[in-house]
Amino acid sequence: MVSFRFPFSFPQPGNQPNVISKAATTSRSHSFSAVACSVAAGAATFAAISYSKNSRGGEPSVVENALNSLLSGRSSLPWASLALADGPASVVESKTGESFPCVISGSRKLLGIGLRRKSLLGLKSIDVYAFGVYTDKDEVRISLGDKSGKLSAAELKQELLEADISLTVRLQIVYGKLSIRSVRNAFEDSVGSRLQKFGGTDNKELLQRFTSQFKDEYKIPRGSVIELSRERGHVLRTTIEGKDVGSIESKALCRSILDLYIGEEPFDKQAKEEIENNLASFLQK
Ligand code: DAO
Ligand code: DAO
Repeated sequence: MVSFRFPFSFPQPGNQPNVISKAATTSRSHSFSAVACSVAAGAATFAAISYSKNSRGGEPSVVENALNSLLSGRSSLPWASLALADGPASVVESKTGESFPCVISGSRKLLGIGLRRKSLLGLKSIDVYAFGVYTDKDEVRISLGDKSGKLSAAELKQELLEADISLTVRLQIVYGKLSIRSVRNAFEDSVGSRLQKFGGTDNKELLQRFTSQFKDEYKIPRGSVIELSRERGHVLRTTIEGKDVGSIESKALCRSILDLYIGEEPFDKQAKEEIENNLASFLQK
């Protein structure tokens, strides 16, 4: 089932975010459970996380216990306070401070968040953007049919990668000096190698078609929001600040882009695992 790793924070309407901080077991600070979004959305969801075994099939961790007791009103933890009355509309990724909406495009729900870092000349790493992966639970259910209850978390994620199900990766830029040229170069690097693997016949032409959507005069300052969406029919649609930049129909291109986040060698391994687990728990509700 779901793993709970903290800290993350719930912004409350009109208030400072309520931050659940600290966890001795946390291996990296930006992890979160997408269930956080739905947990706070209503009492009905509470039952869904009142389980006794964790996602790894073992006993619940200190953190999982903490969350369960918090949500059942038995909290004795001085470090955690959570006001659930209205439910959060977003989850804050605490390493970068980027806030991700729990739902976008009406019905696509947040499955997990992560961080894209890039090493410069092997010397230092920069945080380039935080990302969130969203999908529509009902669409996944319909697409998988009977299979949805029978597959493991990893198999479900594989289905999500391959199937004709709409899905969005939302990038929130944190690096302040991005130029279109460096985006093009990085893209040719990361997506180019995957396109070969996933079998586009004319990879160069496809890459060029994609990157030529991004005009040199575009600016991508810190805070920019870019959404890469796979729409039904394997159409990759890109928006910048909510404005359509272009759409390209290509299964190989969609597959290659998604592979960056939830494939075999993702930018953020922990995020990928969380997305897998949250997808599985999503489908159980
Ligand atoms: O300033 O030269 C530099 C380093 C730039 C690193 C750029 C990485 C770009 C990653 C892709 C961003 C996609 C929005
Ligand atoms: O992180 O290496 C990477 C690739 C991310 C894909 C980014 C594509 C979006 C490019 C948007 C350009 C905006 C002008």
